[in-house]
Amino acid sequence: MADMDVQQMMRPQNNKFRKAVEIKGPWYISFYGKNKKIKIPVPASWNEIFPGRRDFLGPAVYTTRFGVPAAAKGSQVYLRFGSVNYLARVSVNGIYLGSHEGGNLPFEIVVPPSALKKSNLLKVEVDGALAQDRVPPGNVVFDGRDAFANRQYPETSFDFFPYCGIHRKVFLCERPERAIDDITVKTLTDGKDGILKVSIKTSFSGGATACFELKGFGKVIKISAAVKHCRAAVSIRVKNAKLWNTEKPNLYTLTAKLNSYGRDIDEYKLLTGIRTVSIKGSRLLINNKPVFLKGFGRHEDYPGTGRGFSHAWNEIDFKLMKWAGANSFRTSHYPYDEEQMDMADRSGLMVIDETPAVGMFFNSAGLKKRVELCRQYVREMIARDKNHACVIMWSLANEPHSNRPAAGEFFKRLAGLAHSLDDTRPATIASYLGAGEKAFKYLDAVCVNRYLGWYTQQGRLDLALPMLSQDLDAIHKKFGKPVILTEFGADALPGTRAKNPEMFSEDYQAAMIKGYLDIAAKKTFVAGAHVWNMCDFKTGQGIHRPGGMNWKGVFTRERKPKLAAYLLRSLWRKRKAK
Ligand code: BDP
Repeated sequence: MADMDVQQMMRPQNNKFRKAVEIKGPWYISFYGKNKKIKIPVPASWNEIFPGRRDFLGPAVYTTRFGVPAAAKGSQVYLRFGSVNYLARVSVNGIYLGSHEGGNLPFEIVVPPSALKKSNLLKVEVDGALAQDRVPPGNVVFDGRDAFANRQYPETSFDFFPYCGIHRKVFLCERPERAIDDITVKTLTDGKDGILKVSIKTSFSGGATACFELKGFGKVIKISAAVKHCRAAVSIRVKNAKLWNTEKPNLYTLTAKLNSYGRDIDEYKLLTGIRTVSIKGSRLLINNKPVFLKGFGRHEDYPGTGRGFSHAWNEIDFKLMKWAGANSFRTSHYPYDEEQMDMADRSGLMVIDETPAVGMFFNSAGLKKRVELCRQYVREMIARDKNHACVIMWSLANEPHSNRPAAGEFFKRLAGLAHSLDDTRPATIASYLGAGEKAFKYLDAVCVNRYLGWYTQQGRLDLALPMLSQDLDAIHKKFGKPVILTEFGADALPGTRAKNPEMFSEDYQAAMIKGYLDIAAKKTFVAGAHVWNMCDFKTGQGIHRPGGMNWKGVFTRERKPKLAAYLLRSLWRKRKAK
């Protein structure tokens, strides 16, 4: 977990040199380390599948069997987990092979040939317990300074249900021993031309040539470079490039091949969109043109699967975002599954990609480990998502308690890490603070979460909206950077109506959202507004969360529109820029 290179983050692929087969099970789970094994779907959260285990956070043991891969000679066999929340310990045939901490990013476990049999027993111990030295943290011991108001059960220091289980697909993979280990594609523009700076890392230093082919819009461009010291890099110029943007998400296909002494030995393919992201004064620019982000903070939270990957729910959510006229979303409060990133590339939704660092606090107990985890997540997220055109900004944390003195230095280093790993995208955090936010100084854009008219000035939009306007002006004056409203919203119990808007009615939610959007539209330094939340979502139980739900969705958890959804559709589809 120290500051080192992350392990591989390349996607499982099937071609002449790489194989990837999903391990579909049947999977079994046993709770409390008991022998009784119950069938469980993977991916899914056990808390959603078994209502009786709703509040049980582990440990639990998953088992399944997989056959022998058709391992070609010289292939490396590995298991690839898209996401296991929170801690995973993996064994094959009784041999412990490795672990991973952190619930929303992929990891690989290499299986040595000596551990493989004809039929293999895969065991994954999963522990989702909440602890103050985990990120996101929970069960935090108060020391009299940090007061997480509104304590809830389970005792998270964040507002979403701490679902546990194997949440994304598990693959049995093979790749050549002499392989491409990593690929980075950065895109620039030069007049009408697009330029791709492509670099690869290899697992070996011997002689080889890296061959690249870029295909799209009737063009094929080929270029190669020698691999030296495990690295090769090329620059590809595309004349009159079809740029990627939210209206026209143009994508090219890039194929990278490794050739050694006349023979191809590895291949990897990805889609790439040529576009630039920059900040000029208080404007956020894509391809040198200002953009205004319209969209949502979301959650991966679905009836039936909990936080488990679902192709069907992904399709529904993307259709609804488009229906509402959104052009962007934030992966609040953790990186979403990789299929969503592909879909965002293809559908032109711009993404603020956020790490799982939510509820970060700076009390000394467990701090060292929390800091290390935050750095690990930044490395893993950027390694995983750096080649997606849709990602226009990295969010390094949500609502850290960063008015504390230690926060300044922490974010200085964290922003430094993000910038050193990717010099093409701005970095930010979403903060509930204003002038007191210690992190903003080190970040490129200022993202604020605001609930005036909800948690404060309750029921008083007449007071709240002018205050919001002043607040935004003051923040902009202090930091002089683009301001994005990354959260604002009100709980609305579906079907609750009030002619004269009052709290918890759909009318109040719609009025509040309209008020915020109107203010955002009037300020040129506001570069976006994301409604909290796209859909109602499960959270812990507490007096402010009826039914263990956060009701700030403009769609219900079942994805039915509330009044505000129609409002957004009428506003967002009408206003081009804002
Ligand atoms: C914000 C948090 C978000 C919560 C939201 C709320 O960033 O996770 O769900 O408040 O209270 O502070 O609805």
